Amino acid sequence: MSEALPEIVIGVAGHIDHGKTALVRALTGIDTDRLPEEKARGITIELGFAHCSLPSGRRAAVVDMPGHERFVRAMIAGAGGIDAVLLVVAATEGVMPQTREHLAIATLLGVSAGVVALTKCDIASSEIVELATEEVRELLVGTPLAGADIVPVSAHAGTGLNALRASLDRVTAHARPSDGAALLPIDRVFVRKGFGAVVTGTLVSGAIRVEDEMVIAPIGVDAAERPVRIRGLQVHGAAVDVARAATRLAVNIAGLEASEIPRGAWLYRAGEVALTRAFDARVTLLPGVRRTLRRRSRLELAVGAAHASASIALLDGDELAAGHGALARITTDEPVAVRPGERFVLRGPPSLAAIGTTVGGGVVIRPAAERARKRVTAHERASAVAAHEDQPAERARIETEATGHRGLTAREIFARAGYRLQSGTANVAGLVSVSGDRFVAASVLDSAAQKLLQTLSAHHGTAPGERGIERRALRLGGGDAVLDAVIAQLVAAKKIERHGDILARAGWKPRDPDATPYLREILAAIGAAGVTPPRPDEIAAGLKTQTASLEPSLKRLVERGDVVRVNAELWVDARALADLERRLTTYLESHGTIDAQGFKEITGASRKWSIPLAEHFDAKKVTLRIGDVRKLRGR
Ligand SMILES: Nc1nc2c(ncn2[C@@H]2O[C@H](COP(=O)(O)OP(=O)(O)OP(=O)(O)O)[C@@H](O)[C@H]2O)c(=O)[nH]1
Ligand SMILES: [Mg+2]
Repeated sequence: MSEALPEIVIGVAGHIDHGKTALVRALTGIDTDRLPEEKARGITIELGFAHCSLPSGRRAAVVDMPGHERFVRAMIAGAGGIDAVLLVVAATEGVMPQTREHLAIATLLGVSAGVVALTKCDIASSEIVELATEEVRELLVGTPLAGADIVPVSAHAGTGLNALRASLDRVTAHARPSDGAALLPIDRVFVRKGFGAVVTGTLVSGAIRVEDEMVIAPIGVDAAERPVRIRGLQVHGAAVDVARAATRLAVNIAGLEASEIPRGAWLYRAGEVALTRAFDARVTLLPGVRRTLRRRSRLELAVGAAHASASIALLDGDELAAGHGALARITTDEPVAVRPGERFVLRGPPSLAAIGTTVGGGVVIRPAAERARKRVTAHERASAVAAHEDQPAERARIETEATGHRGLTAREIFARAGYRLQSGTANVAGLVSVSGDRFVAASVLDSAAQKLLQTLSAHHGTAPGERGIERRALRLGGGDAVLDAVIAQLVAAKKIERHGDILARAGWKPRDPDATPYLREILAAIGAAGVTPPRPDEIAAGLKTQTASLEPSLKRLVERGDVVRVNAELWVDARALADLERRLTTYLESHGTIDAQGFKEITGASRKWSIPLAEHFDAKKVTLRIGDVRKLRGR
């Protein structure tokens, strides 16, 4: 099986015309300005892709980015997923606006390593080269590139290229988690004759194999996830079976037409990455931003290779000043695919801008932020997650707890917290499997368990004669799965006992079943009234108590055979009812049928009782109703 080795992905950034494309060609032999318009105008418009080997043998993918400020969008798409930046500064011009903006963008996107190439040294005096070096060194102070190598080169004369290669080789790419979600932001889409749709991008985490089932999203007006199959993978023109992050990849897709796939979409495994319109993040404003960011602002969000209109709502405080950071909820017009820790860039109107149009950026804290009723709740949750940045298990617990009884699947937990549950890890993370692939927080189950124990205690208090509560009569919220998990937990902890369908607190012994309150009084009231007994609420009123407190006794009387429950309102003395049944049978044996009037006569009761009583005999299958009359069943 052929496998593409992870490589270092180098993004070539810098001001327009400073010689990025020329340098890429000198380093790799590949001309990345392939569009006719690029050739004609001598500028880069689209991302260009090249590759080469470094002195140690390490492979480098090289992403050539446009320097023109109008093409910053394309630059950001290329900068997402790079390991290192090769900042190109023409010695003849020195630091220019997009030198600063590109450096700021790379920093915001979390790029922590790089090298500076001082180009066009063939036409700059040594004095000028020295001045430019000094200027660049100052620029880098306080950035992740502080102290980076600054290498004078000439693409035209070919000088300094070996020193530059050696410098690039010393740059260490930060490790990409191999078990991370496979995620490829799509920066190019095209058709290859005979193969169908091909998408390209930098695989920023995880691994992809040929024949994998994945999804591309968002697609179409409903911004859906559409399934695709991986038909083939290519790394720099060579077919491979497996590719691991970070790698520049061309992916041949089955299941979607090239025309259906927008640039900026994502390729990933369903459920492993949150496709979301609302996420919480730590947002930072660049030091040069002219105004403070108010509580609610609209900015352009650039994440992966995508751009979306976004509303930024501060979760705490009323404004965010330049050079500062704050927690914010970001709501986008189009869904975006984000992982915990995902970096993004924010761009704004020129009135706000710091450098170019870039005003700041941030890092995703909660990929799928639920709608919170209160701003303070949203802030608390985001802060709690932010405080455990390096503890995915703890973030998994907080995210799952936030969903209450509903819980999350293992994939959802992974997408939201970056925590992969393996068998046995659920307990460690304070999560409990309730059914199949659904997990709820142990704390949620604990409070459900407390509620169940209280319910049982209360029941034992009002119904001391009963053995317990029927399982099917219980409601807890979260459905049967949560309830069964709670019951299992409490039984295992010997806090409750289960006898068939009956649940009771451990050690519960029903007292004398006839010790329930008002038992004798109720029997007297019902027994004295023949087949026209008072309703339970009337009996309760006579005893100056609540109807509900009669329930255990009524049930006990039914259990003893003293009373028959005709319906919720009508509880009849068993002997009076048996006597009525005998009279009814005798009547029907001689008359054949009985109508409503006849029934009223033999019961001696008004419609209030006679109708439910007649229906009771129908239900007991003593009588059969045919139109307005009844006859004995089976006659
Ligand atoms: N003398 C000299 N000229 C150079 C060198 N490198 C690039 N140039 C020239 O500078 C101009 C711009 O070069 P490009 O490589 O297209 O610049 P770029 O940074 O890719 O420009 P954009 O992609 O549009 O931002 C071209 O005319 C090149 O021939 C160099 O080392 N020496
Ligand atoms: Mg160029």
